[in-house]
Amino acid sequence: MAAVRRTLLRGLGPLVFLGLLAGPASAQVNLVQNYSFETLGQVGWTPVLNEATPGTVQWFDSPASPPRTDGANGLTSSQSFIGSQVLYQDVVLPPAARFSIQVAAGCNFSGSSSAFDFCRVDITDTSAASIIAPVPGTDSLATTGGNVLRAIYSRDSIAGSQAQADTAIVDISSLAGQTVRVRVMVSDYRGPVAIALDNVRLLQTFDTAPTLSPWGMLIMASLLVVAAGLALHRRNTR
Ligand SMILES: [Ca+2]
Repeated sequence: MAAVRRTLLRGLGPLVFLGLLAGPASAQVNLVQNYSFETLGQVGWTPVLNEATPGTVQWFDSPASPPRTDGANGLTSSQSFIGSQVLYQDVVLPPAARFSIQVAAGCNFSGSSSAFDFCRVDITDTSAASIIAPVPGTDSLATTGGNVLRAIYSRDSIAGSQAQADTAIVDISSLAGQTVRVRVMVSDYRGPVAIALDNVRLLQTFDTAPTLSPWGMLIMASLLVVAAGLALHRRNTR
C-alpha cells in the first residue's frame, strides 16, 4: 500500500504544481484623466492655440462627429481658418512598472491638403518646446517632431476623410519613472483639418498574486479525496 501511496503522490505532485502555476494574473489601469472625452471641457487636458490669422480654433467634445469609439462622446478639433493647436496631458509613470499606449484616431482634410496640414499624437517630454503649436505654412509634420519620445499616430498631406481606428499598441515601459506628456497636435494651412480622437489608453500593467486555476482546484479536490481514502484504508487495516 505504501508503494501505491508513493506512486500517487509522485504523479499528483507535478500536476498540483502546474495547476497552481496558472498565474501570475495581470491587471491594468488607465493613467489618463478623461481618456474617453465624455466630460465637456476635457478635464485633465490643456489646450494651446496658435491662430496665424483670426479664426475659430478649438477643441471640443462631440457626440455627433466621427470620434466616438468609446462611450457617447469623443474629442475633435475645429478650425475655420488657418491655425494650429495642441492639446496635452502630463502623466506620471511610476518606476519599475510596465506601460503601453494606444489611441483611437482619425484625421480629416476637407480641403486640398499641403505638407503643412497634419494631425499627430505623440508621447513627448514635458519641456515648454513640446507644446509650441506649429506655425501653419512653415512647420510640417517632420519639423514638429522634436521632443517626441514615442510617435503614436500621424496623418500628413492626405486629402479626404479617414475613419477612426485603433492605432498599434506602443510599449513605453522604458519610460518608467518619468513624467511624460500625451500630446495631440493639429495644423491647418490649406485645410480645414480636424482630428477625431477617443479612448486614449496609457495603461499600467500590474502582476497580481497567482490564483488557483480551475484545473488546480480540481486537482486539489482529487488529492483530498485520495488522502482521505488512504487515511481510511490505513485505519481499517490496523
Ligand atoms: Ca468617448
